[in-house]
Amino acid sequence: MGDVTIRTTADATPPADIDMSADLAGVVFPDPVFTASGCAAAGRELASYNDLSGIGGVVTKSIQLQPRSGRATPRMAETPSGMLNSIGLQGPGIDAFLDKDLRWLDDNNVRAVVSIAGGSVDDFGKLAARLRGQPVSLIEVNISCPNVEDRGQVFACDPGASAAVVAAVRRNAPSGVPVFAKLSPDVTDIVEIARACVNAGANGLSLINTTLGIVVDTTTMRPVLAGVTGGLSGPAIRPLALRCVWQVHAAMPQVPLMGIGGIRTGLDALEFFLAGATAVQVGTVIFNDPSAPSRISGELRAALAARGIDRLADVVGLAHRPPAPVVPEEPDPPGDDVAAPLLPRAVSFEEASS
Ligand code: RRO
Repeated sequence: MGDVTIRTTADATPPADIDMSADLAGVVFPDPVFTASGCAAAGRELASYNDLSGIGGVVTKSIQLQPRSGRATPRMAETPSGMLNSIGLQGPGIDAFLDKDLRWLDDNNVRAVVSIAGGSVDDFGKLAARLRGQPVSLIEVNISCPNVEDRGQVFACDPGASAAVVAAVRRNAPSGVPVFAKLSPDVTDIVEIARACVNAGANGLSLINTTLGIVVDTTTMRPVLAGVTGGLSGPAIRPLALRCVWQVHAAMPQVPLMGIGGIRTGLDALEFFLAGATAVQVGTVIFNDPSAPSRISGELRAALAARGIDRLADVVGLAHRPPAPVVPEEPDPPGDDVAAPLLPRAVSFEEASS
């Protein structure tokens, strides 16, 4: 985190150029906004709404070794400020994905972050090996899908299981391609899981996947989703996601984080950078605004300009700096009948650090 002068919106002159680049474990992306896995398929459907080569990249729907049709319907339900999904890892399987989806992304100069998911450590290792020689910018290891048959397959709930998957992926993945583990908020101590992943070779972390929820239909008096439980996403989980980013950044400030959870605007994204994210992913918002990735990138740029900041990297983790200390007001001279102030005087950040 460099020295940053924060100007007020009133006196800010937008700099001509803002460096929006995000360095994710040595791979530099020109823009920090990515689509979140599962909300943009493999990107094609969003191409007419966004300049996909201008955003950070597309994070694909998690891909598995075999094609899979997913869970029974209904698979989606609305919730207050959010959405519940129980898709169940629907997808074409790695062969069709490489032939069609990854090729399309490459042909269209879209940076591909390939999300992989498996039912065993071995599956993950095999998937990582299949990505060798492919046009992949980053691999996201989805160890946190909430919609699996067996909760034991939510590897991200256990540090040992998380580490085993990450180590298998790192061993088999193309060297030079960063491996990020995507974690679940449904754990007691997310820092413990994050540490296990990093110690096993993860180059960064994606925080967070959806959190497990239920919606009940009061007419049928049954759960709305055929799968009963589903993953909650959208603005309802933004403070939860921010808390996870905050805690992991505080514990391991050198580890690059992708912040994910309920981002709808550039200012929402800025919150994540201030909490410690190096990049962000936007997902649920795409369902009601397919142009959200490009829009949010533009809004973030404008928000930085309005604050007189010309390098996004300078704000990463900035909210962790100590609050400006307060010093007591000088006591009033004796005999003065003006009442002593009740509140201490705030000093500026510059004054406090000089
Ligand atoms: O497919 C899904 O049901 C799903 C996945 Br893989 C995931 O990682 N997160 C989620 O909310 N749904």
